[in-house]
Amino acid sequence: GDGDDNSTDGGDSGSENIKVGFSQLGAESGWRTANTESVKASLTAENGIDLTFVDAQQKQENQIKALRDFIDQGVDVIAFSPVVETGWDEVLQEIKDAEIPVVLVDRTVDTTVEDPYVTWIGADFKQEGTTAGEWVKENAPDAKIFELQGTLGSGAQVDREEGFDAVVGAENIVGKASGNFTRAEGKAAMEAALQAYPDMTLVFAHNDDMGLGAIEAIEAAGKVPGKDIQIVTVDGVRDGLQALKDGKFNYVVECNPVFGDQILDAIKKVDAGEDVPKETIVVDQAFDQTITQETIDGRKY
Ligand code: GZL
Repeated sequence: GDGDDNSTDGGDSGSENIKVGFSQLGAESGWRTANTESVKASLTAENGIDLTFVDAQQKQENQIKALRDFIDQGVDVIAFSPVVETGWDEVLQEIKDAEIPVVLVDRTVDTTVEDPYVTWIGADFKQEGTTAGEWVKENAPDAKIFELQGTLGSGAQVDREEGFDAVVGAENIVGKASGNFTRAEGKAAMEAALQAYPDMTLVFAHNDDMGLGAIEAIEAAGKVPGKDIQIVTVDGVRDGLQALKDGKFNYVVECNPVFGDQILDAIKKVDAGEDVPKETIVVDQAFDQTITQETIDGRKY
């Protein structure tokens, strides 16, 4: 032959491709969008994956339905990021009974099911809260803190709050409310908090999107974000880092969503019955207002 590969499909015929059911929890934030893009860029036919990807719009019942559909479709591997930690016992047992291995992505589960997943890949949420708390203790020791929490009962919310509160001390927190990790709900929660806690001087938002909503509420109240009310967030999406450079955020702890390649690697090993670590921590860093434009421009998300 002419040495060129004239085959039509982008890899093997698909019969050997690994059938993967991926239940994504939603599209609630810039972080989630970047995470979904990374997953779809890695779990491709060229990479040997036949992907069924389902978005649950942040509803647990939609995730449970998707997981049951994956069982019915007889997928080889199930991957999912659980919107909250609990309420999965029944469906995880059904998946186990169907002998389909689970790769847990990002969020964590709290279940009575024995050995519910083969491996988990995600960030150390408690450390992210601790890192945020240490900045506040160091740089705003007298702050009166309002905590803008993520989706209540999600691993990211529970652990960030635990890490942060342990460092800053509960006595320095004037109030808490959930903004469900979205910009709109973060703005609404902040508007109410500005009325309820007029003496607040700092917001710890569990993600950038809620922090960006808080900026809108603070400015609408005639106050200066980053000065009258300081803002500390988690994620490090582009809009958040721009707000940091613009002086409206004061500190951003990164939570890296771009780990589709690590999910692909885990799926291939799990499908081949190879050993995989019980958990893989995705590496984070943190940024303050000294961040440069080229740092922001050079980032993947
Ligand atoms: C963290 C992830 C969180 C992000 C939010 O790994 O689960 O969910 O911090 C997203 O932006 O909604």
